[in-house]
Amino acid sequence: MDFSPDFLKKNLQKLEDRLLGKIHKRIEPIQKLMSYYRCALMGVETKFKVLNEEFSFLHERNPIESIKTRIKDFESIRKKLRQRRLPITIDSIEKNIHDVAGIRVICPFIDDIYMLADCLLCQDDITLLERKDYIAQPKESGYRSLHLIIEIPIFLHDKKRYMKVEIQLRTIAMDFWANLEHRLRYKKDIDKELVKKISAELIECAETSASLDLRMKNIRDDIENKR
Ligand code: 0O2
Repeated sequence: MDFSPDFLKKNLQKLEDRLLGKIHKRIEPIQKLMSYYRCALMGVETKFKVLNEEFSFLHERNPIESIKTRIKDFESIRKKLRQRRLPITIDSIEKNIHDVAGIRVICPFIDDIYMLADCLLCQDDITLLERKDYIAQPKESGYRSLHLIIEIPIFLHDKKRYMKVEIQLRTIAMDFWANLEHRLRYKKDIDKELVKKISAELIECAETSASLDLRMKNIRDDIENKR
């Protein structure tokens, strides 16, 4: 056997190339899928920006305060599939994980949320797959938002592909609340009694915040002579 440094170096290099080739082969389809989701997000974001532009021209105010987009990281996707005992494959991700592509639209007022959702859903290339109204029926935690799972086509060089996108629409106040509550949910090593106390306080804050949203909308209506 040849154990000379040159021989070992050459073979180690071969092994490394083969391993990298294998990793690349497995990763490439996932990267491709994630890029399709990014395209879908671009499409949905543009649709909201167009609505915002048109509305601000017609009514001299913006129904959208800000838009955030995110692609779920692969570790979270894998964790979700594993928890549900589902296969970790490209097909399974597309079929079972509806929030790989997520867009959050933050609005000043509650009625902006429903107006934007209606305007988006009546567009003929958008298909609604699921609608959860956590504003009409808040979660036990106090969480409020309107959730839509939609399907949108993306046009690639040789084909049209339908992609799912999760849309969360909420007011500035709902977003403020959800961000703080999210920190509590993901905080480890925190005393159980303290979690209970904070959760109860958060429920109260959610109600206060909902009533503030309503009062602000009423004030806006008064200013605009809508009431
Ligand atoms: P992240 O990190 O925000 O993505 P799903 O979990 O989507 O398969 P589910 O439970 O039916 O199924 O979805 P649901 O209820 O529509 O909510 C999904 C997302 O809404 C969550 O995503 C959160 O972003 C948000 N959400 C739902 N409930 C709460 C809540 O009580 N508090 C806060 N702060 N956010 C909430 P993820 O994947 O949990 O997390």
